[in-house]
Amino acid sequence: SSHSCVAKEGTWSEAQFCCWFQICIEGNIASGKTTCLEYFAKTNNIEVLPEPVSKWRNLRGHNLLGLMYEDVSRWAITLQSYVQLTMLEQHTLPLTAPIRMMERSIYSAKYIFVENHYRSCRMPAVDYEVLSQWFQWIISNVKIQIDLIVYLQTSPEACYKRLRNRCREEEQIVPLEYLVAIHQLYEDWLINHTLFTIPAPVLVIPADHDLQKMLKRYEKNWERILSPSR
Ligand code: DCP
Repeated sequence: SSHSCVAKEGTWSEAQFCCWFQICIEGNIASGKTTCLEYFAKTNNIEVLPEPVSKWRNLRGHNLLGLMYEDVSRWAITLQSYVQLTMLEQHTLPLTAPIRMMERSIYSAKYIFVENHYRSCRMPAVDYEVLSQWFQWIISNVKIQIDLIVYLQTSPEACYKRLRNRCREEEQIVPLEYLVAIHQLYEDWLINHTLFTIPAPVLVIPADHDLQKMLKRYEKNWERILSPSR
C-alpha cells in the first residue's frame, strides 16, 4: 500500500486510513529533530506532533528540565516520570492524518536517557527500577505503533556546537561528555544492536551538515521516509 489514499471531506476517521503510518524522529540533543519535523509539517496528510519539551519546562509553573540539569540525582526521576507520561500521551492520541511524525518516543526516553542516568550512577537504582516497572507495564499493555524510526546521526561535537548556539537556558551547563554518552547509547541501540530491542525499522540520515544541506537531504529522502516499501 502507499500513502496516496485521500480522505473524504470533513474530519478524518480511522476507517479512512487505508494505510496509517507512524514515524519517530530520533537523535541526540540538538541533532536537528525539530527542523526535520518542521520540514515535513508542510506536507499534506502529515500530522506533526509538537514536542512536549515545553510541558517539561512548565508543569504548573515547575521547570522539571531545569531542576534535572541543576541536580540530576535528585530530579531525574521526576523529569523522566513526566517524560514517560507525555510520550505515552503522544503515542496514544487519536490520529488526525494518515501519517504521524513525532519527536523521539517512549523507547528512547527509557533506553537512552533513563539508561544514561542510571549507568552514570546519577540515578539511584531504586528510581531506575520504579521507572522500569512502569515502562514494562506500558509497553506490554498499551498498543504503541511505530512503523519507522528516522535516526538523525550526528557527531556529539556538532550537537554541542548547536546546543551552545541556541541558548536554551537550562542546557548551558550540559558538558560535551553528556552528549558523547547519549550518542554512544543511540549508536549501540540503533546501529550496533547491542542494547535492547528496536521497535521498528531504522532509516539513518547523517545529520552533521548545515541547515540548507539538511533540507536538501530531507527532500532527497522524502520518498524513503514517507513510503518505505513494506
Ligand atoms: N531530555 C531529557 N530526557 C528525555 C528527553 C529529553 O532529559 N527523555 C532533555 C534533553 C534536552 C531537552 O530535554 O535538554 C530537549 O530534548 P530534545 O533533544 O528532545 O529536543 P531538542 O530541541 O534538543 O531537539 P532538536 O534540537 O534535535 O530539535
